[in-house]
Amino acid sequence: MSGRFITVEGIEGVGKSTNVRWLAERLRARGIDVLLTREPGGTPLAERLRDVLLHADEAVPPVAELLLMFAARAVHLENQIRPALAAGRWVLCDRFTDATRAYQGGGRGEAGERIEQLADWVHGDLSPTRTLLLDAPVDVALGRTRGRGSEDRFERESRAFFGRVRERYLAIAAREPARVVTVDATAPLAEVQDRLAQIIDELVENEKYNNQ
Ligand code: Z5A
Repeated sequence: MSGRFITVEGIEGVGKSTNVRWLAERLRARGIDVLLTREPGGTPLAERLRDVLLHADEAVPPVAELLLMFAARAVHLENQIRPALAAGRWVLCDRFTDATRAYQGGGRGEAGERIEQLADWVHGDLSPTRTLLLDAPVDVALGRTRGRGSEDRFERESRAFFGRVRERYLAIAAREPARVVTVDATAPLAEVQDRLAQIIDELVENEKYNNQ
């Protein structure tokens, strides 16, 4: 499959949305055709599932949350991500399956084997080329977003929950250093973006070299 699949991950408030937009502009400035998308969401149906996941007005059992995340992902993959990659576009995605490993696995305590079975079923043949993990302590990250207004189901979770999510993200990065690059998100935004630029420019250069 041609194209490049890059995901950006981290707990709430580390700067994912700010930086995926910036990365998309940087890639486009270099003449690369980019699909900028997010999870849960990215297609009309998957965005409806996102609304259910974030704003359900009754209890959502963890197993239902897990299955809905993968249902939204299956739609997103078939209707957006795979066609874009097949057309040679780069896909820049704000969260993907590492978020499920971290939130539903680390945060909610769903079994890792079950998550891997679902991942294998839904996208066993496809994994991100590179994952940029923006990392910051919970107090720093939540300090940037709390007080923004009405909170969704995840934003109402405790600091302990986000601590478990962060630990799981760091464990994934330790296990898969060739795919996951951890970036210190406590640094000023310009410094974070300098680091992201290095990583992304290297990928662009590799791509050019491979296509020669
Ligand atoms: N979820 C899940 O449970 N399982 C899954 O499989 C998936 C998702 C895919 C929605 O995700 C929820 O779905 C999410 C997990 C769950 N809930 N939580 N938590 P989301 O990605 O849409 O939601 P989010 O993480 O809450 O987004 P966010 O709050 O907008 O955070 P962010 O995108 O990382 O941050 P930001 O909006 O770019 O930046 C926040 C503020 O910090 C903003 O004012 C920036 O200007 C500022 N900022 C950014 N960088 C810096 C630096 N370096 N210094 C200072 N200030 C900065």
